[in-house]
Amino acid sequence: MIKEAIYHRPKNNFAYAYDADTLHIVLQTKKGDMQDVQLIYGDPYDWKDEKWQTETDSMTCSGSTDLYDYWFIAVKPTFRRMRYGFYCSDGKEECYVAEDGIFSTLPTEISHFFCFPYLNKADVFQAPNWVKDTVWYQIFPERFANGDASINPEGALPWGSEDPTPSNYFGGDFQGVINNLDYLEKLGINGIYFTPIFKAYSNHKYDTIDYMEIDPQFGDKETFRTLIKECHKRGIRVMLDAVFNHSGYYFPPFQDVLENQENSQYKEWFHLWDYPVVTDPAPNYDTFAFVSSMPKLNTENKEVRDYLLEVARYWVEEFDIDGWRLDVANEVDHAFWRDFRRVVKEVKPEAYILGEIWHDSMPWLQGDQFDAVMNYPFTNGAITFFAENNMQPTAFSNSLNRVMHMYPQNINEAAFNLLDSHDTPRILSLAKESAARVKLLYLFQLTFTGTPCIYYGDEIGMSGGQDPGCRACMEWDSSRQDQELFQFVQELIALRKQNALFGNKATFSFLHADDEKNVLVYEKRLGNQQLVVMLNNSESVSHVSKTIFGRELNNEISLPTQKIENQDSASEFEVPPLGWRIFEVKD
Ligand code: ARE
Repeated sequence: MIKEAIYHRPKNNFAYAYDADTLHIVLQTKKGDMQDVQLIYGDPYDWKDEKWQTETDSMTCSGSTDLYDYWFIAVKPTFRRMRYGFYCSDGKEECYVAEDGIFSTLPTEISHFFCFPYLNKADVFQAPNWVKDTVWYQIFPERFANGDASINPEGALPWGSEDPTPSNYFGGDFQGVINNLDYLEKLGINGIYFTPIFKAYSNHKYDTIDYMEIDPQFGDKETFRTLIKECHKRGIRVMLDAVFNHSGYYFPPFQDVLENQENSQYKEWFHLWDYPVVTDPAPNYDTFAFVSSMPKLNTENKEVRDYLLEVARYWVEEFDIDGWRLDVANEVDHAFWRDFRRVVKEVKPEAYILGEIWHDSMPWLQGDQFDAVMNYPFTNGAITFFAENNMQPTAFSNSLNRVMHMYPQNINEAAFNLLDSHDTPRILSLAKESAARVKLLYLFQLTFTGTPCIYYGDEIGMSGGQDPGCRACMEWDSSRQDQELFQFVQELIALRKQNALFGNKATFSFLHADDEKNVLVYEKRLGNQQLVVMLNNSESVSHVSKTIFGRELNNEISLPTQKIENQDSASEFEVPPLGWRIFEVKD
């Protein structure tokens, strides 16, 4: 028994309130070590004849990584409070795990047991429910569609006439989005994430000049109001991008600092090191990265906080937007984000607050700041396995099990699962132009736990390298679009909306990984219903033994473009090259 691998600590991803009545408890042990893990638990005040009354229930393995098994149980304590410990056996040795860290005998004192003091409803992490039924579409407004040439920025180029650069313009605008909402409705998405739309200097608008004004190249507030209304009419939610970590160079308060230096009334709005404040040869103030045109805002300053919180409130209250994506969220202080959540949720309790954090984000996901983060750990695993074919199925399932066990399940259900974005190469480019591999990516993303996001143009087979390459003009010439891929994605989105097994109500787990055949099998479960997905990540026909499933797989689900003419044998399913088999199993 490897006791040093045993780990538990309450009130994070190891012990949390899943809903108003249910606690989820997780214990980590060395992979393959334990044969029997049980939860020993009871109400801390339930004593008879001076003996604490406890129950014991078996835990199940909810997934494994390369190093660890995760043991899981859901409990509903009658009086919403619980002290608990664990019994572990590897078949030869047994031990008890409690807060006292002794790992041998059952603790004598109740004070040595772990404690979940009280399941307060107010503490339950609760992302807006609508997010769990949303399929997002990310739009970089400058590059989606030019609907009103009269507001083109100076020097705007004909649509798609040149490759994107950090400084060229093609005139994408709100009217262009409005004109193509039918296209988005046909695809089936029901959420749009816009990268910044406020007045700014660059074509990406992450260098804000005025947080209270729409950038004139996109339109005016009335057009934006129409856009929101048209989206809501179609059941499409709208999320904007809040760039609160830094402003742009031409943000008036920063200009005032450059002009008035130590006499500026805004000198506390930034993190200035000394005077005179200069941008060349290098900034002597805090910036985003080393970008002198992006001075970091001092969100600990009351005036800055009041200003930014007013911005946060204004666009929700006045334009009824449905969410904020928070740029460089990990570099802004936690106190500001707690205030931000309070202000936004006061106006719209159902607003979605999504942090852009590329790493472990548990400190921001305690329920007092963000509803979710952009799930780049998911992205990295999916891209390496499906697009780049640079990871074995076992390693992939270990990696995704690690991602799923980084957070409580109710956080995973609202996680923003993207495959790429305006900050990464496009998936078709990462997949070396293989549409087949892109389909496997979408099939996995649109059956996985969380809220998936499609980056504009990926659905019709656009390619593009690292920023700015991934920000080309949307391809509207249907003869240059991959219609088959569009139909595939459209079908998957429809299935995710119609069939609960594809979405968040069903729980995900890996069933089988065959490194030799490069085949991965996973399931979604909802009560006695099961969805089984077999994916062949290799370029040759593969087979999956029927014995894995221990039950008859009936009711095969076909997706467009892959005809199911497989030569199944009595003992094996045949899976086409870079193909899939999907079965919905009903008892
Ligand atoms: C562009 C080029 C850069 C170039 C820069 C020079 O992409 O290569 O050095 O210009 O000016 C915005 C624009 C970018 C622009 C950038 C700086 O969209 O085009 O860069 O401003 O001017 C990290 C941060 C993450 C950040 C990415 C870019 O953690 O927050 O870097 N993403 C947001 C937005 C961006 C935006 C900004 C921030 C600035 O989504 O679009 O850039 O407002 C690893 C790390 C991550 C790192 C990631 C990407 O995975 O874990 O932390 O993200 O790589 O580098």
